[in-house]
Amino acid sequence: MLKKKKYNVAIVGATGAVGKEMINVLEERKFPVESLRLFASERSAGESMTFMNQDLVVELLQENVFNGIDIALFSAGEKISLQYAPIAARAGTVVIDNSSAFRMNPDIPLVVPEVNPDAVLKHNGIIANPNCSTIQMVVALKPLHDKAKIKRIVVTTFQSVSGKGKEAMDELFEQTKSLLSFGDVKVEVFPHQIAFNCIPHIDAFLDNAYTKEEVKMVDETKKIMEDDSLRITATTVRVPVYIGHSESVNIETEEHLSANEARAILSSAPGVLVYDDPGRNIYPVPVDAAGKDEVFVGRIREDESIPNGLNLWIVADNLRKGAATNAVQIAEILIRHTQKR
Ligand code: NAP
Ligand code: 12T
Repeated sequence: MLKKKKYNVAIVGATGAVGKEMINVLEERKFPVESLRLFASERSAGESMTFMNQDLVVELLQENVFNGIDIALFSAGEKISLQYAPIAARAGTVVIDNSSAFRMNPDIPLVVPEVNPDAVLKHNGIIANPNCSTIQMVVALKPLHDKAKIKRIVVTTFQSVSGKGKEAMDELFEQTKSLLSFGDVKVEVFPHQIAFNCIPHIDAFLDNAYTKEEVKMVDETKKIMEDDSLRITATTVRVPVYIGHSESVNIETEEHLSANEARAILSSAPGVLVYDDPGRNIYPVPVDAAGKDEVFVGRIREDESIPNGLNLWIVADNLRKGAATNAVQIAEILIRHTQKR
């Protein structure tokens, strides 16, 4: 990709929960867009969406659409990414992919700009955006790892329904509405009723009794932090929240780190806001994190069961920092480093 004043950008999956947020984030961050093209399936092709006060018509995704596109943000699922991202890359487009298709491919960078920005430059046409739950955790843990070397992470997530897309958000709405008027519950998107419930099952189960979502958190964290010696275990839970994932995180460190030291480190960490004043009921909650780009951290306290342990509560908007914002930040690094010719 050559250095330009403005770039031809595409969003694949523009009508989805993440895709819509990508349009918002490009606009809000004033990304230098020459032209924006929006792609989806035949279900939405022909619909119109707004970018910078302009109406844009959603186009049908096809193999020949990528000529002349500099950067494509993909968020239409793993299958579409596997099929179309290599085609786009061959046409000279740099793909920033939100799906799990390429994240653990050793030749493809997996990037969180606050943690491993330089990995962007090693791309061969595709850059992977990590899982939403991984992104918010590593933004908060990397500065603590740099200071005290994390040995082990035990994480439990409380993930919102928007992580599973627009149909999942509609299912929470319909079930809640029906139950509040004494109607029946239709279960279609989630494996159980999600309204007024918690489901310890995100993505498919594997042979070792973990879910894919749990394994993504383990593997992606090691790749982004560039540390295979980290020991990590995860339990991922769906909760009836629309937007914003929360995580209860326990870490054990090599060096001692007091809660006050951790609070000070996180207070000056990029992309992090510390909300931690229990006396005034101040701690992060998903309703407050929704619509924001920062990762919020609170409930910072020492784990009194071991010499060097801390507990933290980490919350972020899964559609923004967990997906769209992180992808656009990667694009910003990319254009900052493109060759002047
Ligand atoms: P969603 O709300 O269900 O949206 C899916 C999008 O993909 C829609 O725009 C849909 O278009 C489009 N699409 C589906 N099938 C297509 C096809 N055959 N051809 C072209 N477009 C097609 O889902 P979402 O929550 O936005 O998530 C989409 C992707 O992002 C998934 O890969 C998911 O794993 C990933 N994701 C990543 C993170 C992260 O952790 N970074 C977070 C959330 C989601 P129509 O309107 O035409 O149906
Ligand atoms: N199944 O990007 O259901 O790998 O919340 C993100 C979110 C996969 C992913 C979810 C998922 C991903 C979900």
